[in-house]
Parts: sequence; structure tokens; C-alpha cells
Amino acid sequence: MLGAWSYRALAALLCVTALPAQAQTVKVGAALSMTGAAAVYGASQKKGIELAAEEINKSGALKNIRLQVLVEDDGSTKEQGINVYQRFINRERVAAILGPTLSTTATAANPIAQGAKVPVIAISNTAPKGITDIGDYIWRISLTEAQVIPGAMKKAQQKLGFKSAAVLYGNDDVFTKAGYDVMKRSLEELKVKVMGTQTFAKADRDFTPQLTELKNVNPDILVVSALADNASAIVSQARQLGYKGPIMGGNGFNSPAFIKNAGPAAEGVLVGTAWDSSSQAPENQKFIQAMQAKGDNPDQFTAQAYTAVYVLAEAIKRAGNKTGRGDIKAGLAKVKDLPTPLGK
Ligand code: 1QQ
Repeated sequence: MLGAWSYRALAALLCVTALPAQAQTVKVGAALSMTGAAAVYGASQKKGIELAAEEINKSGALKNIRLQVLVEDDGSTKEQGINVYQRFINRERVAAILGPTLSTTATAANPIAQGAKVPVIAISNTAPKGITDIGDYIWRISLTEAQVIPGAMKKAQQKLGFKSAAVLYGNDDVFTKAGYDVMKRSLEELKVKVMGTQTFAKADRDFTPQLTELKNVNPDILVVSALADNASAIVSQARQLGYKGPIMGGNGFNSPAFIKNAGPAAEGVLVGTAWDSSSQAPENQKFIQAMQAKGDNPDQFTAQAYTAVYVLAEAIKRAGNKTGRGDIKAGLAKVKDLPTPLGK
């Protein structure tokens, strides 16, 4: 017979042994544009990241590890991006960073993460140069403009047969400039004659002077490198000026906000994308259904952000469930053929 105390001791002992291994929380910083020129993308990204973290934590795929995502607004600027990175790295001691939304911000903030040896997964940086070449801690799941535009442009030319083009691009942003470089090269390769080139800045709202010049050269196609806000204004104003031809954009156009704001003017606009929303792959279908269950229709930016969290979880797994900054970096190098909504 055991006395009351012994029973209690036994119960306490059973209780201790029955407890799961102690839960370990891993902080992940997400530097997203919630305000500023890239706010339409940041809003989509936040939803994708939160859904993926929720699913991974629920699934027990990382055993006792729980992802805690901290979302902060990078303001679509270099300065705020740097501040957010410093907070993530030094105060929050995050294990990894997702973002920042714009390539412009990444060129300024990522060197800080590289210096502090904190892994970064870029979720929407498409400038071919100046991102992952910052160093071995900087990774990305987004396709670059150089990986998307040449193929999209070629396909468009096959369908539309354009022989001349006019080009308009933002010259105060790393992404819009890099996109322009790729567009220029692609047009050259396809032997499309560039009849005119004009530039603008993010803060501009009236593009009629540039568009009037470009319309006057009578191009077969108008090619534009711009962020979504500028893009919808450019396309609307081009149509108002009577330009009826096709318009080809870069990654900045890959937001439903662009189509919504441009309205009927968006008819005849073409853009290559990193996400095939109609993909029947189980990971994609599961992702879309889970987003819709939350009342949201995902876009490319949601899909990329969601994918990055799964890539991060896979990196942790491949690192033997170790979550140090260096472990995650080493794990990222081992991620291969992971099925995601974007493909493998
Ligand atoms: C970049 C981009 C933007 C258009 C989307 C966030 O691709 O800055 O690289």
C-alpha cells in the first residue's frame, strides 16, 4: 500500500515523464512593406506568412519547435528597412529574416544581416544583381526579372508579332531599373526596335508628358517597368491618351491591386509571373483552399511568402531540427526539390 504522499509523488513523477519535450520558440522576423509604394505587396505577403506559420505549428512537422513570426513594416524604404533589420537582429534575436518586400530595401538592409550572420530569405526581390550576391546568408525564393521577362517577352512576340517598342521605367528604384535593363536586353535579342525611352520617379503622378512622347513614335508595344501604384496610373493615362496597343509590364504588375486600379485600361496588359495560380499540384490547391477558407484570394506575393516559410521549416528539418542562425543557413543549402505552391 502506498501512503497519500507516495501516491502524490508517483502522480508528480508520471506527470513529468508524460510531458512532451519542452516547446522551443523560434523567432522569425518578417520585414514587409505595410506602408509606402510597395504596400499592396506587403499586405498579401503578411497573409501568406501567417498562414504557413500557423499550418506548420499545428502540424507538428518541427516536433517541439514553434515558429513565432514578428511582422514589421519596412515602409518600402531603405532607411526603415535598416531599422527593422537592426531591431530583429539585435533586440529580438531572430533566427532568420523574411523579406524585405522591395529589392531597393534589400540592397541596403541585407548587408546588415550578412554582417551579423543572420539568414535572410527574400520573398519578392527580383533584381537579378545585388541581392543574393551580397553574401552566403542571403537566399531567395523569388524568380528574378532575368528569369521571367525574356521568356514572357518572347511568347508575347510570337502571339502579337511586334517589331517596335517604346519603353517607360522608374529610374529611382533598384527593381524598376533592373527590370528595365532586362527588358532592353530582351527587346534587343528579339530584334525589336526601341523607338523611344522615358523615365519617371516613384512620387510622380502625371505621366502624360512621357506617354505623349512615346505615343508619338507609334510603337507596336509599350513596355513598362514600374511598381503597382505607378503602373495603374501609367496604364490608365496611356489609354486616356488614346494608346490602344499592347502593354507589357514586369513583376510590379503582378498584383490584383494593379488590375483593380487600372480597371478596363488593364485590358491588353501582359506580364510574366512566378506563380501559376491554376496549377493543380496538391501543395498549390491546398494553399489556395486554405487562403479561401480565411476569406482571401491569394496572389503571387502571398504564394511566395507562404512558400518561404515552408522552405525555412524544411531548412530547420535538414539542419537536424537545430535553429541557430548558422544551422538554418546550413540547412537552407540542403533544401532540394521541396514541393511548394510555386513548384519544386
Ligand atoms: C522588387 C520587386 C517588386 C516589384 C515587388 C515587391 O519585384 O522590388 O524586386
